[in-house]
Amino acid sequence: MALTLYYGSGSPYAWRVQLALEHKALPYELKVLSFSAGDTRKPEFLALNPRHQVPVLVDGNFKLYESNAIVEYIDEAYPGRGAPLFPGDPKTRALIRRVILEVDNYYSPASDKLIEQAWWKKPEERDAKVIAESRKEVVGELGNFGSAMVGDYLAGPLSAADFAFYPMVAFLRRAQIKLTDLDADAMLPPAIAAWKARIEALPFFDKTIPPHWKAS
Ligand SMILES: N[C@@H](CCC(=O)N[C@@H](CS)C(=O)NCC(=O)O)C(=O)O
Repeated sequence: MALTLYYGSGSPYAWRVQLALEHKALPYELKVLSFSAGDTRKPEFLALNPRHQVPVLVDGNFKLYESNAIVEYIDEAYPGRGAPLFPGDPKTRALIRRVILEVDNYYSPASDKLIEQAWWKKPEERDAKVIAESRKEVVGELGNFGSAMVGDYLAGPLSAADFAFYPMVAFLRRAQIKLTDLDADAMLPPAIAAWKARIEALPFFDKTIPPHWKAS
């Protein structure tokens, strides 16, 4: 087994794959690409992903992009390793898949609007109304995920669903660096705040914190 994860520091999609690899206790080499240096647009990376996005997983001569496909692949390709990412009976596994789809189809579009205001707009270009409305939308979505929780985790047992969602939620506190009035912690309903703390207490968690977040 020779797994290589092409990764970008702070990419929530790359982070979810790294969490999944750690949960599976799979050895892997991390290749850190620099967004500011344009690494994702270089020919050698475009040969791995013509959509110029991290994460990409290379397993021997097999290369795969799209974080959710990667997470499913490592679970199926290495069933005997670590803990499963899609544990349980068909109903539990269906729930895990549903939550992942809800993260990408409903939560992310809501939070992307906040992220756009935080990162892609200059302070003078920011729109307070858009920020307030998208904050409200994200809070609503966080409430949906919190009330749909099954026990301690999003879909019952710790699973790919938790790893798909965690980096997105962690991003809120990061956004507060730019949107200083965001009050990111207050956005989390108690169930999601407790869940977030549970993920952060996982033994491998610290290893996955984006390097440039640690540095700042
Ligand atoms: N749907 C993709 C999204 C990946 C993605 O958006 N990656 C961004 C970083 S968060 C990226 O690599 N952007 C660099 C670029 O577009 O050149 C996935 O789930 O893997």
